Amino acid sequence: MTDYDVVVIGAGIGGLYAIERLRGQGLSVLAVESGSGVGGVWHHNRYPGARVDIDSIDYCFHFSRELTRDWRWTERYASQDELLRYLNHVADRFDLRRHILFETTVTAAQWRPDEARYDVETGSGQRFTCRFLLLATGNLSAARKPDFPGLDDFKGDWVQTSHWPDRDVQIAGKRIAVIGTGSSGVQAATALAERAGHLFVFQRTANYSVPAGNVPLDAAVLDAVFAEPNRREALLNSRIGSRLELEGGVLNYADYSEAERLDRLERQWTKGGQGMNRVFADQGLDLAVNTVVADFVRAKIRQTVHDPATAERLCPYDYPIGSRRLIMDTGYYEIFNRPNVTLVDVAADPIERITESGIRLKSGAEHEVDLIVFALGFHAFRGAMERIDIRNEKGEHLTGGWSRGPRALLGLMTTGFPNLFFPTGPGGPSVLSNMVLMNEQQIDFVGELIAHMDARGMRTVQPDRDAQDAWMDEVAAAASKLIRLNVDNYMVHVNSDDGSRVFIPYVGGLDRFNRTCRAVAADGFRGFVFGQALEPTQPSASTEPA
Ligand code: N01
Repeated sequence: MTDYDVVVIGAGIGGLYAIERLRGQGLSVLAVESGSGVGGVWHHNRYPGARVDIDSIDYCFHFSRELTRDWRWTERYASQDELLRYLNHVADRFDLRRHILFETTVTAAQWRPDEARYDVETGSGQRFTCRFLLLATGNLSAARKPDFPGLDDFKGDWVQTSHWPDRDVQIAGKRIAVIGTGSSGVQAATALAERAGHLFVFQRTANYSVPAGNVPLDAAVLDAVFAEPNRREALLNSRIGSRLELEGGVLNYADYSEAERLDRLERQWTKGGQGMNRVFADQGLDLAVNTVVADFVRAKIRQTVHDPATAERLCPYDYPIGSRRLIMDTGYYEIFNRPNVTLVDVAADPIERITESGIRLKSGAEHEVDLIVFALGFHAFRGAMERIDIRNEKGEHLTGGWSRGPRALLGLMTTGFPNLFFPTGPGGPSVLSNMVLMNEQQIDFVGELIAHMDARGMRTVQPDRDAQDAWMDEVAAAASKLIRLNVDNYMVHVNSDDGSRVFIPYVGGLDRFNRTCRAVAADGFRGFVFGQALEPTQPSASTEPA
């Protein structure tokens, strides 16, 4: 059994940065990664059309100025392929691979209070111990598996966008079904339409999708980014960690004239990107204002899609715009003008079963296909945590006390689980912000917290229950007036007994969150409870996988 200071689970964006940051302060770090390479979601989600939906110049590491200088993004929104090349470059450039154990899955971790360590076990029977366990497992990584009856009978091929296989998937000229029309399904369908013999898009809920506005990036933009001093600080002081998306002051709907309102909507549509969420400052709070934006998008769908019946089925009515994650597309609605694309409305006529040759609906209608692409979404936030049997000294599971929604302090730790960090977790800005910067911000906090402990000979840390409760109240208060709190989606936990709702991410903004974290750290990590060492902590000797 090898001892480490820190075991990191996952070698995606968070895992890579955790190795670099924590190793840099003299800690021995082992990262355990189930995949065959680095990259996390960008390693696994290699489906055609996969692309980030935040500007590449923001959605990247900011800890190294040399890295920012040398990596030249080619497009406003990097493709999965470019992002994966970038993350591999980071792994090589900072010599991170020697700390990573690939193709190894952590199955269990048990806290040993007498030693103030976790025992960590892998699927292949390896065992390690660590003073700190850091889950860099991602919020959107545990995919919903297809459980349609009859799938085993299907004679064709089937794949999941979230785990696109590393083999040749036959697409050209094939009859293809895409099931699911979230960000993944929309991106995949748009790309597949060009190559498929026929594409059937199975839609249960019509979602709002807006043009991404992807363009090649010219050198001047990249040079300006590099020339900007304190860019990292500036992004940390922005609401979502991406200034371009939401730049400029925004007023309430009532503060604009009718001509200005239309102009703002049209300009945002043309510019593309997440800014459609903030054409008017009050669109997430006032349903009447929200409806103006939603009507505008529905009108665009009708203008784009030639067949009126298809256009109407694509128009989202089930929820207000922006109350589920807005989808960024590159010509999604246009594919329905192609003769080889059919929209299948499975809200009206649900999928009954998969047959040997295709997909049968409740009405008896059957669509014969060669390939099924499932884009069914994820068990968000806690799904990846629940795949690992993580137990505290009482034998409780990490998420066992979360039956009424996740509980955490600053999106990072939960009471009862000492020395366990889950950066970008519930109760932090997480999926509502730039996740690369979010990881950096929280892992820096972890590094400072460990340094604080080591300097004082402290062995354990966990959130004080009152401080955690107070933070959860703040998270709830920030979301209390939002329309989206009352819309079912992966960011909302609904209690089955009384229907009460918990909005999982913190919506107060990355800027406010970061200021709170800074104040907490400056105040001796107020709200965290430390256990004193019986004897000075022995740093673990090993720095590379055994
Ligand atoms: O997952 P989703 P996703 N029968 O949950 C449908 C990030 N991301 O992977 O809405 C039929 O949004 C389900 O239908 P319904 C991003 O944060 C980012 O697409 O439940 N359909 C829905 O249409 C995003 O928000 C990018 O009625 C079924 C779809 O499956 C998050 O990941 C790219 C069904 C799931 O949509 C998740 O996106 C990709 C069934 N039985 C992902 N079960 C970028 O652009 C589920 N569905 C960076």
